[in-house]
Amino acid sequence: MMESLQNSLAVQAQSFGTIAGSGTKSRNVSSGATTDATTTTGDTVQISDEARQQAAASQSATPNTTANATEMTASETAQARGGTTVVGTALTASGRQVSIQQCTRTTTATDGSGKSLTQSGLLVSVSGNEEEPGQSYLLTGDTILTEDKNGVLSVSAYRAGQETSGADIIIGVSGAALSGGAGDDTIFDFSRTGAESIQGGDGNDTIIARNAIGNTIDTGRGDDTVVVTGSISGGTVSLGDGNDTVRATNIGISSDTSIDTGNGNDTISATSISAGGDQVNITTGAGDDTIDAGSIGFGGTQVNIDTGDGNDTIDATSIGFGGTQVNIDTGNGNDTIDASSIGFGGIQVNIDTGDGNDTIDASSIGFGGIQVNITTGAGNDTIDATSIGFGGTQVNIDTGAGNDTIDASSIGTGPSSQVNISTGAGNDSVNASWIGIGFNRGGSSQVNIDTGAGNDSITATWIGLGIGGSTQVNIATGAGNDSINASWIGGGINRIGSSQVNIDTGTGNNIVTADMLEFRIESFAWEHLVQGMVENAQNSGNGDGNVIAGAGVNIVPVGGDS
Ligand SMILES: [Ca+2]
Ligand SMILES: [Ca+2]
Repeated sequence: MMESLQNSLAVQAQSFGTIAGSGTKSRNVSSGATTDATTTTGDTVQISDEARQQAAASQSATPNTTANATEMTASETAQARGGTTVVGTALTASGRQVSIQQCTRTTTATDGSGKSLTQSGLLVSVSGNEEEPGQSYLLTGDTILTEDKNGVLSVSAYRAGQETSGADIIIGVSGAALSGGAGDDTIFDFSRTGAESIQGGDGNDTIIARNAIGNTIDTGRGDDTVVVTGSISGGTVSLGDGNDTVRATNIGISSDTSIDTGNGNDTISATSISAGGDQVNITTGAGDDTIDAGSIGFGGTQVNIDTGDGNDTIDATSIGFGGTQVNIDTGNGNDTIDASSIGFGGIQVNIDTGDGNDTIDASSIGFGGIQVNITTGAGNDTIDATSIGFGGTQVNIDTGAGNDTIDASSIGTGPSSQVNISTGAGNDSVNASWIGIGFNRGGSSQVNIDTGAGNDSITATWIGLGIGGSTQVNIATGAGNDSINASWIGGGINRIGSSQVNIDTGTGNNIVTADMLEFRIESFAWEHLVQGMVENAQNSGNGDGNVIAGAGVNIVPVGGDS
């Protein structure tokens, strides 16, 4: 039966909308003011003669109360269904379908002018079968639906301690604490800001909440799911060990928020993680974890994400946008970070992917007056970006030992950007269209690349180009047979554009290939540009740089300035 629940449990909570009606003619379901419009026909559903007898015995021993869930007649239900919206579904242990709908119905009560009053609330429908009809209840307070071992359904007012060790369905509307105890429980919280606390206990629990503002959710052990259609903010969400899932629209909007999913393969997804002036701490423990977000750290906030060991994935549109600090530690394992922008605006982003073969894929890494520090530890790591360090930025990348690859369109583009790349031991590859471009009067960029020991290759169209600004590029390829292949190394364009390129190929059989070394172009005019290239390719030009060839066979075939 439990397995059946696990296999088929389907929870749907796309939009809670408003729970209580607004306006003077509507009543809040938690107010209990609904007696004027309902009838009660009993709260025990009997599915067989045996079950009927057992239910009767059970009822006489511990009478159920329907004070918080008033059963409705078929006609009342039909009337109330008009315009209803499903806000949650679940299955009982025996497979009864439970559907929760937001509804508004016209009551028999009238106001002073004789006009009928309407009543807004939650309509809970439980499906029937061949032996019993379905029934519907209008909720007026916290309610628990549970079945005994014979499948006899009870619908009762929920109070703390009334949960069973089996699979309970608890529907909270008051904001009071909710607890499911042991068993695979489904707990709905439709209160406006969230129940005081929600405890799932052992078992694979599902928590569906409208908001979790400043409260505590603890699902205990098991493979648990927490779905918050609004925000998780200013509270603590703990999911214990097991393969857990957290979904929310916003995580952390106004005050410190902590989420800890414990060990296991966990998934956290949100449109925004920390948008506003607060701190968000997310810990997913060991296991293969996934964090899927629109923005991580947006605004004046700090976000700390620690996904522990395992093969973790972080997928976001932006990581650190605005006056934010974002610290991401994915622990050991083969980790992937995929983002459109990493560090955009006046912020700091620190990413440590630990040992393992890690991949960082981003459109921009460090764009605008910020600092980005990326460490990928030992292993064969890949960093793929359109721009690394663009405009007033410092980017520090250390890929550690292993055969690492850095692919970028531009690395270090001024004004005032600095990029430091260290790829450690191993056969590393750095490929870029532009490495070190200084733009604008007084602008400067500096790029330092150290590929360490191993047979490394650096391929670029431009290495060091001052376009009305200055740039300095320092490249050291360490021991091993290294190759540097560029169309142009060094160059200044316009009267104040200058570049300095220093290359140290270390020991080994190294090859530096360039069509042009150290040239200067005085004008953007096309004729001058072409002529300047040709002339300066044969001469030392006005650039400034050095190629230091270590022991071994070193080839610098073009330009002659070795
Ligand atoms: Ca339970
Ligand atoms: Ca649990």
